[in-house]
Amino acid sequence: QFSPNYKDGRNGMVHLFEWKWDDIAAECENFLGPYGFAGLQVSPVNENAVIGGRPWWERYQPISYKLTTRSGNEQQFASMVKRCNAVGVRTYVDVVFNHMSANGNSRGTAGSQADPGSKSFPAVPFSTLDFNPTCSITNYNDPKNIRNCELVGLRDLNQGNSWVRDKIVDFLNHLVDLGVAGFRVDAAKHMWPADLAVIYGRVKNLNTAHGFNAGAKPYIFQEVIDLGGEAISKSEYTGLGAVTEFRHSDSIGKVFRGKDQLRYLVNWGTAWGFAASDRSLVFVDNHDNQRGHGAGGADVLTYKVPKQYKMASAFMLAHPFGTPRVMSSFAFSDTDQGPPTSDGSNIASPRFNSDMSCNNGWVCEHRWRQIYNMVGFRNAAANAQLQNWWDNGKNQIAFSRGNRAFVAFNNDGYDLSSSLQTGLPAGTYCDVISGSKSGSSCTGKSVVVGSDGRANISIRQNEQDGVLAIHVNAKL
Ligand code: AAO
Repeated sequence: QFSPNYKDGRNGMVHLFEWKWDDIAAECENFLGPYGFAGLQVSPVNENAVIGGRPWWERYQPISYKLTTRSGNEQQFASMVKRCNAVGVRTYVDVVFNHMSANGNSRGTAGSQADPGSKSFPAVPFSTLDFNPTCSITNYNDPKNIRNCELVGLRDLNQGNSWVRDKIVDFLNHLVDLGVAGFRVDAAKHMWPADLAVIYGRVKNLNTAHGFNAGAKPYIFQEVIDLGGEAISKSEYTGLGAVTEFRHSDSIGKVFRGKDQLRYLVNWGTAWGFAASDRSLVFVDNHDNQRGHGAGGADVLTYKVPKQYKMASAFMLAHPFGTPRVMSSFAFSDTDQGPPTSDGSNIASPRFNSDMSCNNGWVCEHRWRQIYNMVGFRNAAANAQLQNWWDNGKNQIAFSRGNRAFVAFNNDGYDLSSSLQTGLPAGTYCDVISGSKSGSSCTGKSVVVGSDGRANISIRQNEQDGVLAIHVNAKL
């Protein structure tokens, strides 16, 4: 449960927030597979409450474990997982089993009816016996309050109950049968680790018919917000799986917003209070904190500050620490606003511009050249160690990944122009930030590495992007 089960040679996951299953299947074949992405996280797949105005967060209010949502039905989901696996891209499902829907939200996306007021969810079925007594989460210093009471009024399932465990395990096993590679466990902090251990322990090994190794376990990354100062610590969960490392999001935002110097990134990792690398799912922003939900605060970087966002994303993808997840958003101004629709209800498909970027209301950060080319960088770097660290004592830094890849950043208010050790074999390389390799030429800047591994690296302060990146697969 600690390995993402990626195909060899691939790395990097994208969260296709609120995308439809048919659109994701096409995206795997047309873009994610060809550009080296290893995996994708989907929005919750099970039936949720239909809420007026169709906010994005209705999907976090389960009505049943039927696989019908605004993203599509079970047959469409199964087909998507299969088509994505066929092109080497693994699927991770956002599973919501801490709770069911809140009082008043009774009609589901598969047509099921529930009565959350009396804790009755007949389409599972769950009854009042399956829930904790009603109380509100009010005190993040009290583990019992956090785990036995209701998060924002959502009916709180008792995972200590054997029927509840059975239903959750059946749901997860059904997804494993369909070929998924793992799970993001929503609100894990609000469940007892001992109950989660039992549930995870009963989940099947991955489906070998979808190309997984015999005995492979689902990758589990648990949503545990731990910025310190509360009763619950991520270390209670890292024995069970990985955790979503919110300190990574918080710290990388502060650094690239200029509130911390880039040179301090020299010891990026557990020294910053992060969980161990193989237990950390890392991200610049997530679907909550990009819009002020959950934790992270005002320093979180999003697509709305593109230069800093691309720099932070490039750093995350270049650095060997953690399992990185790229956010792929829809554009929003209102924090409750749901995804783009064709008619106020049905989700609209993304459309694509000639430079591969998205329109029709979708931002698709994963289709920004500076981001997808850094997924290519991460694949080229493979397991090579971080070497050749350089900094100017302030906000200009550079490092290599062994002799496979090299990256430099300039977040100072003046130009970077230095002869730096790249670690790379002699030759001319294409900077995959300002352009891409196209045949034997480069549409952006070229970098000449001498026989001593050194190259003149230049990033002017007024350049569109404050990053330069080269690697062995972008040698001209
Ligand atoms: C919606 C409405 C509610 C309504 C409810 C029921 O917005 O008004 O009462 O329906 O009808 C999402 C949305 C919610 C939405 C919900 C259900 O975000 O707005 O409620 O769907 O539709 C906590 C949890 C964490 C959770 C996060 C949002 O610990 O698990 O809140 N995230 C997940 C999902 C999220 C989803 C749910 C869970 C529910 O990713 O999309 O909610 O399935 C502290 C705690 C955190 C806590 C935050 C927020 O954070 O540490 O654990 O997150 O508070 O309450 C500093 C601190 C930091 C602190 C933060 C905020 O940064 O360092 O620790 O301040 O105080």
